[in-house]
Amino acid sequence: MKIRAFLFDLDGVIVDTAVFHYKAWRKLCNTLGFDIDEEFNETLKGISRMDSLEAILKHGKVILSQEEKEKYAKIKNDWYLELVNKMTENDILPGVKNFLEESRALGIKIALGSASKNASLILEKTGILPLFDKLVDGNHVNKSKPDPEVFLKGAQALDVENEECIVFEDAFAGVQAAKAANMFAVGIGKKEVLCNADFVIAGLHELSPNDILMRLN
Ligand code: B16
Ligand code: MG
Repeated sequence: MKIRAFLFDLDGVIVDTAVFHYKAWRKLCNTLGFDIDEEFNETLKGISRMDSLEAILKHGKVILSQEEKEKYAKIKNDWYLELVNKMTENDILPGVKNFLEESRALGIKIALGSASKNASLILEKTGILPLFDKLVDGNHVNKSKPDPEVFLKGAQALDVENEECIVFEDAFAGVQAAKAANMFAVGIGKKEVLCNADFVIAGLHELSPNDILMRLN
């Protein structure tokens, strides 16, 4: 089937906001009297804000009421947004802007498929919001990846069949979501981690949209 759309994850594919999430979560953990390291932070990639908080509290053996959880999730998000608000075009990962522009020139439709509720602000700050036809993010979905909901809604929003989409993802759970949606999955990162992807590249600077389409033929 002809490929008509590309669906991009945000954090780890378009920009590297994982480092901002890490800083903000770490500050919160320190406030609560414990610490997290980079290895633990890896497990939070692609996971929604509240699910991340639950995992963090379990890790630190801290029990909070629902009200307190909501309060701390907001505090973390405010710290995270202080960093996001300083983002510029320089924070876009290598090759991404060219890749998006070349995809559009080929007539391929483009959507975002991210767990983040801050996705549109991040795309606005980095100046690439106009390159996306549709955004599906944490504000539009009920189920986190590996559930396919975010990508199914992306295909629907672009008015294409699931089989006509390629998903670009840096998280194992995100690739699982793409495969559950019957889509091709290009992993962005390490082959050892993204063993469930159709193929893996280090970043969007590595191949052009045409190269990707040829590799899937
Ligand atoms: P927010 P993605 C995910 O983005 C991040 O990888 C994950 O660490 C974060 O908790 C999640 O977004 C929610 O983000 O707090 O901004 O709503 O990889 O799905 O683009
Ligand atoms: Mg990601």
